[in-house]
Amino acid sequence: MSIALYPGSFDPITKGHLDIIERAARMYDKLIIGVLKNSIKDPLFTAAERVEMIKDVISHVKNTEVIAFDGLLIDFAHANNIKIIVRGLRAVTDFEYELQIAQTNKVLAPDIDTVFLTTSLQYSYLSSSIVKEIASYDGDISAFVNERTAFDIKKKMKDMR
Ligand code: COD
Repeated sequence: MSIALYPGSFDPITKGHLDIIERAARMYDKLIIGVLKNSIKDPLFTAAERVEMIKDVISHVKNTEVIAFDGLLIDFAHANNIKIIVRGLRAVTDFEYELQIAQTNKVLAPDIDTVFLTTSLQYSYLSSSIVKEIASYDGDISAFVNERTAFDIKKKMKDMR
């Protein structure tokens, strides 16, 4: 059985992430979505909240599982017997960062490979940070995240004010 891991912060999950998940899930028997718990990025949502938000968005993609993880990505991959890491590539700006992560992980774990899926054209500009910025000014984020995610973001921003 082929198992792949799609790791990220997903703070919050966007339609760009969902697009990668749907496409990767068609390529492997099982796709595990790994949600990094303690990101240096100071997340808006807790890991538990992000896991629930992702589960809600991907309920139609049956061969998936969402797990929060801490520590090194490759340790999480080894613990789950995963040899393939899936990452998304938007623009040249992503490339340097993604290459660095992929090559570092390859040195740490030669048995694990990283596979890149290029973004779908309509999501090439989209990032979690942009969504949070627009939401912080009470802008319309319905084009970027699903309805339930948009509700959760607006609620979180309101609670923080
Ligand atoms: N279209 C396509 N792909 C997209 C889009 C979009 N619109 N938006 C985002 N993506 C891709 C990103 O390029 C990325 O590949 C993935 O989706 C997840 O994105 P993020 O931003 O949620 O996740 P990151 O980049 O913050 O995740 C970083 C990790 C959690 C993978 C990394 O920090 C990590 O592995 N941490 C654990 C510690 C570790 O092992 N460190 C050593 C590795 S160097």
